[in-house]
Amino acid sequence: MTIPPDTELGAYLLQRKVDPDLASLVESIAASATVVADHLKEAAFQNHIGSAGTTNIQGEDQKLLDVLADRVFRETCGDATSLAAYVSEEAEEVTWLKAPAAGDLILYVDPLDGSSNLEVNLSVGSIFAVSQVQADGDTNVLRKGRDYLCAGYAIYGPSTLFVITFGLGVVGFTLDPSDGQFKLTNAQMRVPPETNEFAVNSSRQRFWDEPIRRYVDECLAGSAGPRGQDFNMRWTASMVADVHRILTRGGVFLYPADESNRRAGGKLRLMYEANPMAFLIEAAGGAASTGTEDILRIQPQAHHQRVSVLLGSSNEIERLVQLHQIHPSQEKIGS
Ligand code: P6P
Repeated sequence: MTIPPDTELGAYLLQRKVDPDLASLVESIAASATVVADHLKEAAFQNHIGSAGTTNIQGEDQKLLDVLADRVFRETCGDATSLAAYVSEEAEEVTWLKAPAAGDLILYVDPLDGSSNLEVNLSVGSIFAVSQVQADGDTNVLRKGRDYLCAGYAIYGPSTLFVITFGLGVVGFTLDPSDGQFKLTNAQMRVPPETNEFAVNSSRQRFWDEPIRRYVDECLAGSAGPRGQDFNMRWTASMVADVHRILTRGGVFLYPADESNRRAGGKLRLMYEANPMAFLIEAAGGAASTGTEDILRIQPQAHHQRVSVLLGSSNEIERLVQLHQIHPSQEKIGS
């Protein structure tokens, strides 16, 4: 199922001369998002809120809507003739839809990120990225983020938006309830180098390494401190919502690996959370780092691996990298 080419998304893909196979997959991803958006609106009446009673590969409690969203993306995008592999947060193994041929597409999806917010009616999202099979028979899905062909997300909030980049420039489409079509509403999303807004889960402060502790302390010290300006803090527990705010007005998002999650490599997953968001943020003029290396340059070792994530306004990421150089973390953080 794809969006007819006479839509604003279809027109944008044509105008950018996006490869027709990739364009068709992107339109299927957008169509999936409209179906997920409908399921979210109807969830309370379909008894879809709550736990599925299962756990995913991450060992996390799967929500019914996690499972439903994964099924929607898998079925809707599975029709794309060029799609060879589907990598999902909700499935332990990679799903191969066909024998891989050079140029075929690989889709990485976090079908419903932030789903713990569903029962309290807060924004959640779907995160995606696409890369390419390098050679006939090549079953390696572990591509560096900088080699992705495109990345984006759908955010399900007061409005449903579809945000995407092909590496240069980030655009946003808003779902028009009057006709169920995505309309181009954000023609050039940019991350300004400066900000006074940071996002971190401060309840983890006791686990932080020195560089993160110092950075947050500097922000909290405000105009009386070394930064000479006051900062505001936001934390939505929904990466898509935090990143959308940063793409809309700037900011910095921190989910560092710390003493508590270091053994796992951090909390957020590289292939279908950190890499797509880093790809978007860098395409919008921002930066994304673990504190010691660019996220997009990491060579993945496993498709569910986790990573330390610092992303947003470039001046802030530069400050965080400097702090990591001055106060190297006690251990090399898995990445
Ligand atoms: P915490 C949601 O579960 C998620 O993967 C991201 O969307 C979000 O930024 C983070 O975890 C929230 O983590 O520890 O604050 O619940």
